[in-house]
Amino acid sequence: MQQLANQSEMDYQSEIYKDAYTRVNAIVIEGEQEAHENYIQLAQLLPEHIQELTRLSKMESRHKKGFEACGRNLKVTPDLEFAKQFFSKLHQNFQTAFSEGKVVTCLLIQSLIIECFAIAAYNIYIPVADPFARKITEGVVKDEYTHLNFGEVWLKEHFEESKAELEEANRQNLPIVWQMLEQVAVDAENMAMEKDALIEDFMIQYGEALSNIGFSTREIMRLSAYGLRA
Ligand code: Y39
Ligand code: FE
Ligand code: FE
Ligand code: FE
Repeated sequence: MQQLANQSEMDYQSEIYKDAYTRVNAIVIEGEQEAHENYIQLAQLLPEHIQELTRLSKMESRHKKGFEACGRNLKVTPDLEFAKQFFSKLHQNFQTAFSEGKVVTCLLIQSLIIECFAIAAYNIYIPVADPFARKITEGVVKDEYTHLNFGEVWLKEHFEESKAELEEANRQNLPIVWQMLEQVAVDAENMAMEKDALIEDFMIQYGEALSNIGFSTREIMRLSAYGLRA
């Protein structure tokens, strides 16, 4: 499908746009809610970072409120049941890791995979968003970089002892992102967000994050081969 050049060419009140928005808006609302909860749980695993992680969790609830306003602005009712389903595999894996006290896996799922997914989606969305949502999303995406940074810094400082768990968590969770992208691809295209652009941006963010943590180029290639465009 052809990429629409900019927001002036989009009809945000068309049935096709609003129908796609019921699901994509729900995904970001549910995602922000789960991110809020995940950072509270991370604070339990990392009590020495409770202040910072509480701050991040509060940012996630603000993001949720912002995206709820975007839905109301377009008079769309988000399909939250769909969104819960959409996140269920990552959510389950996060909860299992949390119950086992596996902080490295929790950080990989939330602070690397989900944050990179958010950054990719928001970066691709901003140029084609309606003016109201564009403003909100521009503010949100800045915060997401600080969330990604928290995970990068912690994992870099604990790199050697985290490496094996990171590899295993990557192997289990990266293919899920690929399935999620597949599931939302048609709706995204109906909002002028190209699937290939989403994949490209995600892989760039994720590869950079792995590099910042300490993985070599060779290791990044191997880790990236799981799931996405293998
Ligand atoms: O850390 C965060 O704030 C992330 C939870 C928010 C969700 C990101 C989900 C974006 C996927 C949207 C896909 C639409 C094409
Ligand atoms: Fe967020
Ligand atoms: Fe839950
Ligand atoms: Fe975030």
